[in-house]
Amino acid sequence: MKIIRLILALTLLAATAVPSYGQAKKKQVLNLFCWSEYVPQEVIDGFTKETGIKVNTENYASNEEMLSKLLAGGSKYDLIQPSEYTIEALIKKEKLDALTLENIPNLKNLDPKFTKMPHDPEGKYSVPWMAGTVGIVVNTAKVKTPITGYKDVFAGTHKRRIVVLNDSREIVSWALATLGISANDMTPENLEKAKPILATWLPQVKVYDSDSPKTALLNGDVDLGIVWSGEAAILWKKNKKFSYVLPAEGAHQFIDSLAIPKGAPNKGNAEKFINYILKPEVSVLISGEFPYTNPNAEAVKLLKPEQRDNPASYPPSAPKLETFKDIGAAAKDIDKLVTAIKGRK
Ligand code: N2P
Repeated sequence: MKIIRLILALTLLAATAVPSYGQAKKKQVLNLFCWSEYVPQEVIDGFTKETGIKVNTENYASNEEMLSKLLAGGSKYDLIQPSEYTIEALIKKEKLDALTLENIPNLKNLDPKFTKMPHDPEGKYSVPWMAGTVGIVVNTAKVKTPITGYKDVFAGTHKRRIVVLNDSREIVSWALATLGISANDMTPENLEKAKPILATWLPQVKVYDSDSPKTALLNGDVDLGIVWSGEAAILWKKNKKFSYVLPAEGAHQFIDSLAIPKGAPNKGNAEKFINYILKPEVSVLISGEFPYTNPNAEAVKLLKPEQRDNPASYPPSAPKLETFKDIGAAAKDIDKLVTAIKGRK
């Protein structure tokens, strides 16, 4: 009898213990808001396998799209992937959480050249993901005249054979570069100067695409493109007829990073993800699929010679390179300007 009572009591205890055990085991998640075609599925799956944390992914195609969704959307994202000028803006607005650096020991693998950069001088808020440039891809099987800069692309001989990024800040910076004006000098006067240039350039564009500008070049829909360097690197890998030219007038060099927005519901998981992608053997997987300039020195050591020799990923020489800075409210004026010219028939 005593034994039966004991068994009964134990069963009851186990039954009441189950729900709280179930709660403790609640599925861990990470809400990742990142650029499209930038985070390999293989890396996400590897992270889930190692940590049990499920990753929910949402993509964007520009910093401006990310920013407006982030600022409108409450605190649903754990990890975002802004470029340098957007990190600067988010720090100013106090929208980023300081990282707990002790949770990210793999930071030691980064090339110091890519850390503590002007947009985050103490390296408190962001960890570099990939760097790169914006430059010109030329299908040399089709284009026989020399292409050295933006002016050659839009000389009028390649009308409707051009793909460009669908990114107003980028587009205006190219026009300003032809005038020798800095991409960070977006004053109303300078925007006026950019206007007539854009009015002759934009009708020559066939495709606007920030997600996969390589596609129009691969399909043969266009012969020239102004694209992210990683896209150019993929094209070169596929076919050496696609050459990459850093525009003589000057090019944008970007540093895209991971950062945690204030109020992120799963900050610890975000730091786990950052630490995971900083492992050299994980970071090379990113380079394999999206061949931008890898800021992880230990991962670069693991790249194959043909990856390191890709001129779009690791340009042997560069003309003037400029990094974007936060331009505050002028971003809206730029967008208005480009949208209005695009809309002209
Ligand atoms: C990747 C986009 C790279 C963003 N698809 C460049 N800042």
